[in-house]
Amino acid sequence: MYYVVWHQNPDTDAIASAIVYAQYLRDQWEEAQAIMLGHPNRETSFVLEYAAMDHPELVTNLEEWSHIILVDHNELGQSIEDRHQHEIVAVVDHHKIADIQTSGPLMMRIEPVGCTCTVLYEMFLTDGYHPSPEIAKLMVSAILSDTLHFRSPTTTQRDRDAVESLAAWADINDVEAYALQMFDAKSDLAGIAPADIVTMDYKIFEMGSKKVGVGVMETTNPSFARAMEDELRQAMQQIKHDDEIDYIIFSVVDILHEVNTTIVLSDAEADIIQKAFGQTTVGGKADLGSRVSRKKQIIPALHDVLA
Ligand SMILES: [Mn+2]
Repeated sequence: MYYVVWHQNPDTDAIASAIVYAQYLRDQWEEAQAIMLGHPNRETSFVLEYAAMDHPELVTNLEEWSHIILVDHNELGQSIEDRHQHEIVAVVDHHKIADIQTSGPLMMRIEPVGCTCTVLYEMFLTDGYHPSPEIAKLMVSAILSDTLHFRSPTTTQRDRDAVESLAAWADINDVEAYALQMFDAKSDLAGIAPADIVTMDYKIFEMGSKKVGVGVMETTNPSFARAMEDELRQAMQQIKHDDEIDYIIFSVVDILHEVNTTIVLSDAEADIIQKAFGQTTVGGKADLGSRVSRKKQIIPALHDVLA
């Protein structure tokens, strides 16, 4: 049995990639299962419903030395907690390589594209594998989500080509309208606790001797975050303490206007923001302009300052 594992605080690409890859393996007569790590956000729930997919089964305890496949991540700190007790047999990803170590050779496919589902799409093309319309729906959704419908600088022509083919297979006629529906679903955060909003799309990175937590809220409704800034700040303080990290920042990304307003917790964060981006924190917030991609624009700049 292969267990396909996504990263903590999963986004639509992580969950879609795991479901898609597990289905692909089953279609090759392998036993495979996507396993649940954290809960889908509202965008992902919308997508799963649209594609008529069940939520993957919650597996909390894997037997030791299970065969696991990592999708949409490879860093230890973002993976399942007992990862070192399992054997990683494959990685399909589109992030920088950090600290992966294995006991044997593995299938590894990491490409500089906007989405893990784009990597999967290209693998499927090579294989002559034709996914079902439901699976194609998941893949289109993941690529639109990760690239903010091609607005993110992580977008490549390969992502656009994948969406064009997959949307036809999935019978999605109006991709623009569909993307907006997804983003609106993601932006509906009413009733969610501030701490859960901060950690919904949140990753911890090790840079030199420092640990940095970076949360991102991609939204079509940035005024929602503005109205609850004090609560978000309190939640960030608590998370910084609980996660024992050195810095925490929370970026509110206005998807439609491509603007990043980052909530800066204290002078320590304001200092690295100044060094990394040349931006002064005013009233606890820094204007990071059109830097909407954590992967391509936020993390590398912080890394240059800290590592
Ligand atoms: Mn991704």
